[in-house]
This record gives sequence, structure tokens and C-alpha cells, in this order.
Amino acid sequence: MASRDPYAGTDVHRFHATRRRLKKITLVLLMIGLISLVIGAGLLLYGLLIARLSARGRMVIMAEIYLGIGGFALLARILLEAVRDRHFRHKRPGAGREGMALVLVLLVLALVSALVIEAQVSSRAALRREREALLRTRLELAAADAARLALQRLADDPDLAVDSTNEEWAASSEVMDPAGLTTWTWVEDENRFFDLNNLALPARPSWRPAAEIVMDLLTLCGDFEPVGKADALGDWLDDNAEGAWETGFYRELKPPYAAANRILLSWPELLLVRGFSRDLFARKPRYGLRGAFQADLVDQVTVIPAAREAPVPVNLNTAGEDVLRGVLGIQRDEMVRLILTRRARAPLRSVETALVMLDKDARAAVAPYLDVRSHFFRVDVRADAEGQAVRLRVIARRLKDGRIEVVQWCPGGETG
Ligand SMILES: [Ca+2]
Ligand SMILES: [Ca+2]
Repeated sequence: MASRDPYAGTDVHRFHATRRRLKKITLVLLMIGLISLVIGAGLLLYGLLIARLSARGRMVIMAEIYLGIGGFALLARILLEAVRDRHFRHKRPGAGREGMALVLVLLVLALVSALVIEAQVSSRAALRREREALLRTRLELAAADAARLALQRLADDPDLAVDSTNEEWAASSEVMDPAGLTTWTWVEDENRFFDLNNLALPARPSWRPAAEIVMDLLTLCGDFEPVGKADALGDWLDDNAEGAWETGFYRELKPPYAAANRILLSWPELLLVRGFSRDLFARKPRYGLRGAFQADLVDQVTVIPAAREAPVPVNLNTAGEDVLRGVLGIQRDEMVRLILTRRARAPLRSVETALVMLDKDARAAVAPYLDVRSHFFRVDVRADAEGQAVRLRVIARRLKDGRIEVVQWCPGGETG
């Protein structure tokens, strides 16, 4: 027979029953509060560090809701505790310890959750880095393949004796593979421009001095005091220390450096030469038709990083009007126009026939700087996928028999 509670229905019984109920409620509130805070913090970390941008807003809102619930539950608990303390002061020994144990368990739980989230975050980050590195490798391989393909097109040129701008190798291409990787390839004929490194060659009496050509090109670009620049570039390139703009001059600069006394290997090196600044290569703003002496230097000259015994020539079929003017001489306007008219009909097949208007000496002076085929090419490639891009620049020389030699292979693309 079950014994009947002697206090049932009395005030004492009601007092204890209410106290116990309150205690249960505060415990439940504590648990709800702490768990909600842990979940909220976890969601916030996940949302800010791992989730994709599109999901981030939603995650943060959810985190805020959980943090709000947690905060509300803990606040309610504090209020209830206060009520309980005021009206039900009776304390059983050991009750505090029970509460402490629960708080400890919840704290450990929170700590474990934080560690799990941290591990998750760092492993996700490591995975992402690995994926990025893998994608980068794929892009680099694709860029190298595209460059090789462009060089192959150059080697496959059916007419190696003559080059003009509308040959197959000159076309830029854009290829997208089924995996979403896109490669763009541009081929530039470097013999369209006058190579500044030609100034490194010792002058020959029968040749027109390369410095004179550079001065004419600078004049065509609106620089009417080009002597200093041409002299400084000549001193920088020639392999002796005799001149006004040699190491002695650069040693006085801050920071000091020495003249190279060799050919330029990249565009940035040119900026070390006295008188050559980035501004010199900026394009001029255009208003209507271009007038005389308004050419842009960046369209007239180039830097071909290859050793040479003879000047790297300009291709009569691909060079711009002002480049031809610079090489032949500013005063030879009529001849430049004739060349342009003739090559518009068909590519020129010999330098000699293009120069028939000149006497023997004048022909001998400019002929070493001219050709009807191109020798050097710049291949620029950009490979792109999933918002990541890789660039590659290749400078190549094509020999008479079509063989290709790589002069520079620059991952990252910029040689200057
Ligand atoms: Ca050709
Ligand atoms: Ca020198």
C-alpha cells in the first residue's frame, strides 16, 4: 500500500512544488540560452568565414535569431532566479553544486563546439587553397599550350620569305574548353617597330646611325629636343664607359646605380636611362584627325631582348607609317606614301625594289634596318576560369627555315 504524503495539499507542499518547478524552468532556460548562443556563434562563424557570398546574408540572419533567442533565455533566467531568491529563499545543501556542474558541462560543450567549428573552418580553408593551386596549375598549363599553338602557327607560315599583317599567325584567338576554361592569344609582330637595342651596335660608316633613327622617331612624337635621350640611351647600351651618360652620371643619383653597358632585357630597364620616363610612353589624347608630330612613341619602338650582329630590321610590310618615316628619314614622306600604296595592293617581296627611288649610298644606309619578313614575335596569352586568371608572355625568334627559338618565356606576362 502506498503511503500518502502527509503534506499533500498543504502550503508547505505547494511552496516546495513551486520552487521545484521554478528551478526546472530556470535550468531549461539556461540550457536553451547556452545552446542557442553556441549555435548562433557557430552559424555566425560559418556565415562569415566559409559560406558562399550568396548564402552569407541568410546565415547571418539565422545566427542573429539564435543569438537573440539565447540572450532572451538567459535574461529570462536571471529574472526568474531573482524572483526565486526573493520568495523561495529556502536552500538545500548541494543545490548550488548541481547548478555549477551543469554550467561546467555546458561550457565544455561550448568549447568542444568551438573547436569543431575551428577545425572545420581551417580544413575548408586548406581545401580552398588546394583547389586554387590546382586551378592555377591548370591555367598555367592551358596558357603554355596556347602559346605553343601560336608558335606552331608561326612555324607553319607557308611563306617564310614575306610577312604581312593579314597572315594566319597574326589572328588573335579565343578558345573555351568544355570545362569553362578560356584562353585568349595575341601575336604581335615585333618587327613592326624599331628596336631600341639597335643602338647597342657599333656605328658603321655606310649605315645610317641608329641614334639618328631614334631621334627622328622622337621628333615625330613631338619631342623636338631628342639628342639628349638618344645619347643617353646609346651610352647605356654600348659596352664602353666613354660618354656623358655613363656610370659616373648614375652613381650621383639616389639610389645610385651603374649603366648597364648591354642591351635592354625588358621595358622597365629602359626607365632607368636618363630622360626615359613612363610619361614618354603614354598615349596622347586624340581630338579628331591626328596631326603631324603627334605619333605615340609606344607605337614606334620596341625592346627585343636578343643579342645581334646586325640591326634587327623593321618589316616594310607591317611597320606603321611613322616607323617607316623614322627609319627612312623624316624628309622622305613621298617614298613612305609609295611604300604604303604598293603594300596595300600586295606585300612587298624585296627591300631593294621598295628603295628604287634612292641612290646607291642612301640605299646602303637604310637597307640594314629594313626587311620584308619578320624575325621576332611576342605572344601574349591569358587563361581564365572561375574568376582566376593567368598570363604568359613569350618572345620568340623565327629563323629563315621556320624554326622557332624562345628568347623569353615570362609567366605572369609582364616583361614591362
Ligand atoms: Ca609569311
Ligand atoms: Ca656605355
